[in-house]
Amino acid sequence: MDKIMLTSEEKVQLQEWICQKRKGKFTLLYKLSRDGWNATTFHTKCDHKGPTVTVLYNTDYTVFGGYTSQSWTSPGNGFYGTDPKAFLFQLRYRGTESHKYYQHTGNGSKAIYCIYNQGPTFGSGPDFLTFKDNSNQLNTKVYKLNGRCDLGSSYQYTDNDADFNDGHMNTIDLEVYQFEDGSDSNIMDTPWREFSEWDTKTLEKLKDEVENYRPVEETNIPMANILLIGKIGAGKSSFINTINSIFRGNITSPAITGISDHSLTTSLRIYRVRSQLSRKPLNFNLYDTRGLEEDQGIDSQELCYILDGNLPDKYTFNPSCQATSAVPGFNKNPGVRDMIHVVAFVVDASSFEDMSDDLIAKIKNLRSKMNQRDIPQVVLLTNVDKVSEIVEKDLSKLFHCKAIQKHVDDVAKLIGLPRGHVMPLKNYECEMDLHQNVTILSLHALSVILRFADDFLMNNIEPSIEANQEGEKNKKNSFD
Ligand SMILES: Nc1nc2c(ncn2[C@@H]2O[C@H](COP(=O)(O)OP(=O)(O)O)[C@@H](O)[C@H]2O)c(=O)[nH]1
Ligand SMILES: [Mg+2]
Repeated sequence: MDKIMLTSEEKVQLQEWICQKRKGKFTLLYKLSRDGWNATTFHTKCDHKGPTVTVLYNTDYTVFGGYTSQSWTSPGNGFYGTDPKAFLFQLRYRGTESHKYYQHTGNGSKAIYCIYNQGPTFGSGPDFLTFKDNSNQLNTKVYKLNGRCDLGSSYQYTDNDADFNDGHMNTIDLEVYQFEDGSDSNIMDTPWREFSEWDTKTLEKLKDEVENYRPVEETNIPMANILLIGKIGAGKSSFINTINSIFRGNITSPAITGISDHSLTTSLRIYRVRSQLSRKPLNFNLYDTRGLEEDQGIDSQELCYILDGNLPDKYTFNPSCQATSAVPGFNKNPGVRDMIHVVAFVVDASSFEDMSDDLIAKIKNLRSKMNQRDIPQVVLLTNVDKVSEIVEKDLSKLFHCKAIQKHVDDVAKLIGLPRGHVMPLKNYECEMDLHQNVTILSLHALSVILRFADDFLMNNIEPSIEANQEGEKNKKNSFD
């Protein structure tokens, strides 16, 4: 099974079952293959965490589990928890999508069973017991869990009982997610981050700032180079399209967007945005790269070549062969003007918790290359509209929304950047016309990025320019 995680479609299905709404936040608390088969570990990580989803992935690619809105606890003597909202479910059957919902019987009086030496347990049968005790097994491909499924006591079943778990408990992985309902994501009176007014004046000011941006004068660099990097589907190309649309005055899509398993962006593309009035390009370049994937994504040598300005526009990535200095158009002596001046990690707010450990390690490795060069980094946290329904309806609630604040905190921790470097935003994706608030938010993010680029340029004035300026000063001084 290549994918032993919940897909975003499966999360949407769970959200519909849980709260009839399509918003919510899944936080992985316990993972068998990471934390080991141990009831105590399960309780340490999952007790008192409110609503949770338990998911099992069995060796026949059947994915099933249970939801409870009640917290798990670990009493010495077991007790039944009442939960009218609890249900069991199946998401895949032998590798094929299969959305089945098993409702509790009666009022959900014996929906869950809590005891210190058992993993998640549902119903009085028990209808669904995941495992007992501790085998401490870790790093194995298959866990022969000692739980069982016997639906019918506290949960109704419509099919053959054995269908629920496909008749066995040979498990590749088991996960427990905390679930927080995004619809009641607590809108706070005071914002968690100060932000400008959401009005035309702010929009015009930001537009002006970006349109008239010039890299700090002393550097003599014509353009700021911004590299966008992130997982496939995170919204890199959409951000470029968003900025382009704003300066075109209508929705455009110069960078191809969409969802695909592998990156739609197969070459390095450098985009310029033109002013609507003057038709002149604005003074920054947006570099669109292929996605960040564990296997076929950008590798660290390629990244170094991009950061240092060696690779030409339209350079085509080849997953089976690394870039070398022999590629056509390779710039052997790049200057500061060719380098990347700021990096924006583009992260999808609605799914970044799914990032594998390998991918996180990869990002850390890529970040070390950026740090070696003192290149500032920020995060563009896209898809905020998918995190909270209130924010989806009214973007100006963004900095009052607790759920978004939490996402910002979590992604900052994950990537290892200060919270202030994380900018939540929404790209234009289905809109036919421009909207003031979407525009304000994206322009604000871009203006912060440009300030970071200036910081870098100030510290990296090309030696020849510095020498020149020094010379000028001396000349001037000698006349004084
Ligand atoms: N709802 C929503 N969808 C978005 C947002 N940003 C991008 N998308 C959608 O996500 C999909 C992938 O985006 P894309 O820009 O192609 O990702 P890339 O692979 O990083 O370049 C597209 O279908 C976009 O329309 C956003 O902020 N909100
Ligand atoms: Mg793209």
